[in-house]
Amino acid sequence: MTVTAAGSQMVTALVRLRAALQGVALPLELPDVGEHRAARDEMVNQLEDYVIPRIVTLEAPLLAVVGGSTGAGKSTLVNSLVGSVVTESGVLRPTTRSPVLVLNPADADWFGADRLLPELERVHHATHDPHALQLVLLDVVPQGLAILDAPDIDSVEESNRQLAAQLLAAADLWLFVTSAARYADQVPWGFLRQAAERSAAVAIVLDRTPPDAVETVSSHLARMLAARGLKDSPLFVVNETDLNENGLLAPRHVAEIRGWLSQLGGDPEARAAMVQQTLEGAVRSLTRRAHTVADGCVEQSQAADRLRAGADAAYDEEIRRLLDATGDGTLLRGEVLVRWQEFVGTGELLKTLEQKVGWLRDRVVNAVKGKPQQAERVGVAVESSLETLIVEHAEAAAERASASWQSLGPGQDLLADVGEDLGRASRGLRRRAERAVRDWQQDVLEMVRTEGADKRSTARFLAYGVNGLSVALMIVVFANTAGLTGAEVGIAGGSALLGQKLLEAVFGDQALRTLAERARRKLDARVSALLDEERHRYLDLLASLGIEPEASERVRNAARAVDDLRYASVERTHSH
Ligand SMILES: Nc1nc2c(ncn2[C@@H]2O[C@H](COP(=O)(O)OP(=O)(O)OP(=O)(O)O)[C@@H](O)[C@H]2O)c(=O)[nH]1
Ligand SMILES: [Mg+2]
Repeated sequence: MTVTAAGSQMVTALVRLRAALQGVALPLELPDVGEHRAARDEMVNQLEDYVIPRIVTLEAPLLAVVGGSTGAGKSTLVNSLVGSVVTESGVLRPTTRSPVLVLNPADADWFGADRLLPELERVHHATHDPHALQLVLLDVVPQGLAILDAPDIDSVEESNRQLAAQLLAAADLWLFVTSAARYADQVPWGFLRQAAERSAAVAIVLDRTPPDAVETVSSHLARMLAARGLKDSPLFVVNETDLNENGLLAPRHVAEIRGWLSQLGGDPEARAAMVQQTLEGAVRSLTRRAHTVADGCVEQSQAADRLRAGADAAYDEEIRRLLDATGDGTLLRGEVLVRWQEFVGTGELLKTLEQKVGWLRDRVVNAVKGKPQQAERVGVAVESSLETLIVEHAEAAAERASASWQSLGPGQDLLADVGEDLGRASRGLRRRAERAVRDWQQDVLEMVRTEGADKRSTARFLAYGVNGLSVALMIVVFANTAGLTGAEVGIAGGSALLGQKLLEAVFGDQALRTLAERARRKLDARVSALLDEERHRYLDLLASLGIEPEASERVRNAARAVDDLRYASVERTHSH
């Protein structure tokens, strides 16, 4: 039998579904994320371990996985079924830690590592390695049917529990072993409910049943099975008896199960029907659960959006405040003002500014003449004030952004896991701020130099020098004096106004306005870039999580494509 065209389409669709599920990132700690992660992993595993290899080789032997609670007697049952000790049974709980697959030698090729459970390394000796699959070849096992002894499903060992679940998900048939003492336990019924949901083929073995309890226990168990959608599952009862010297049950106690299994092995049609039932059920349940995982993706995207918005709002707000502060006179206090006044002089110059412009200009020329180092001091003061202002706002932004993340559960976890304290400005910020301010001062110098190219030799230009005119331009930018006059602007503003007059005298009104605008835009750009870099610590952290808004649609589309093929094949079957 080869894979039909419809079959190969289905394989392609399932491979896509697996890829879509694998591509799902669920990094944020949201309320249901544990469930979603488990579902995704389980689904990827089941596709790889069972569904895809199974659909590619529908004719492969039927795999019966013996599962159940520890000590229920699974290994003893497997040994008894094949009449020799192939898997260790024991008094230590749990005993079985590594799966043992018993099969007819003629079927050995079907169970190579390229097929079912590809992650498990095939070995031919007993082991406790949970990543190994021991193959035991025995002629007594009917051809076409392999039996796998699994670890316990309710183990105290996490690795046992996971492996047991993974193995059951890879089974064509669950041989579910429970005991008279334990059959009402929770965990086994959780598994059986899953089996019913997925329409996996299940046979129940009620093991170690005292003869006088057979009647009551088996009828109670049968009712429980019926109530849980498993009424068609065969139920076998094995009496509690003494074991022989090899730890095996007498053959007659397992004769019924053995008979049923060899009949199944010898009936290709019955086997195929069972494989079909379990496989279709698995695919149906995968496409249904895929939507739950997709919902989980959407929740991740939405949470990431909220986090991003929180960081953005924090930085946008602080950038706005910072830009306001660079233009509202805030910087014209303390050191900057003192140095500026040293450079241009104060008081009386200013008072007469409006009245005696011509005379004043000459005074100013004289006042600043030969004071280049004063201009430089203004520059230094500007540098440190601006730098401090930037750092202050970067700190405030970091604090604000961190607070917004602290208010969201997944944000808290991200902040706790990340190496640095994102609630503070980054360590290199002060140095980068320093460089940015210097670069801006260089921009201003360059502007003045270019604008003044044809005025180089004028007396005024020479008097102030490129440096003097540059700091004057910076002062104008910080004061944003445009539109203000005398009384309104106060001392700081007044001094700045003086700078404005100086520059007007050299460049003219219009050119000055353009210069000041350009200098302001350059400052805004450099300062915003700095804070944007700071913001990116948050955004990059989010981006590194790999949450893609399209992931959910990819999963849904892949699941829909599988469903479409399922429906198409049902219709084909009905029309034939
Ligand atoms: N007397 C008696 N002892 C049994 C029977 N079945 C199992 N035992 C004993 O019960 C213990 C557990 O049996 P195992 O076959 O190892 O049980 P298991 O389900 O494989 O256990 P794990 O591998 O731990 O999941 C062993 O000591 C067996 O010898 C039985 O029918 N009668
Ligand atoms: Mg065992």
